[in-house]
Amino acid sequence: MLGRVEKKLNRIIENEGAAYFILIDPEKDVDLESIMDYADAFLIGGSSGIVNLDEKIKEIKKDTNIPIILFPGNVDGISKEADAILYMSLMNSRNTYWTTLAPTLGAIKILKYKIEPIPTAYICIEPAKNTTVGFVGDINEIPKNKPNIVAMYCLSAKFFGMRWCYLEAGSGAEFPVSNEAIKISKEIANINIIVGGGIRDEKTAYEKVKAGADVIVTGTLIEKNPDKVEQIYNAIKKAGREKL
Ligand code: 1GP
Repeated sequence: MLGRVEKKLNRIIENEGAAYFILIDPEKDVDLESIMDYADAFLIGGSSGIVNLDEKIKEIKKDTNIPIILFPGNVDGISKEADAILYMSLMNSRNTYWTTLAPTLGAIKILKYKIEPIPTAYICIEPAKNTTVGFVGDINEIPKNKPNIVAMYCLSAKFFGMRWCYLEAGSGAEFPVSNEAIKISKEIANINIIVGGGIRDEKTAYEKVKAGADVIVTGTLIEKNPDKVEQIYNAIKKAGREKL
């Protein structure tokens, strides 16, 4: 059964054609006020260890009702303060810890804390190997010129009963996931597609949504270029409207 957050996200995608998630690193201070109007949800997490997750989420919740979705880099990325969690398998990891053991170790906590799990296939594509997730997640990197392999993973995720695929190029990636990979994945698997990693300008965000992305994620942008958030939001919504 779909939970409250997932229903809300589906409604946004249905009505506006696409959504924008802003990824917040709990270790860093962010000027929430300047970005609040543009996020459909906040993702909270990272690949390299976390402290003060509960406090950070409480702090964000004081100022906004925007859904807070955990994007856990490991089992320590779970907080009872969050509304939902991307319950992820890193599908193309070589290490079963990341495909199944880490999510399994977190499952009871998620149940006890009553956090809404959003079943998500996490798929890492070139150049993710050169980023933190590639190193930590021991990935069998999908080459950038093999969009069919990305689509096969998305189809596999759908057959496993997952409802979302996160196509990841890695935080701070030199270049994002290709439009081709997004397009073929959407066509073949027809599953909700999140795209993140290396998206830094409105033109790129626009193209990814037009190619078939339902959600665009940016992380580094709010640290390096927060003024761009509004433009990216507008580009996502414009592409979304054109897609409907
Ligand atoms: C990382 O996809 C996200 O998991 C965001 O990447 O930091 O490059 O925006 P960026």
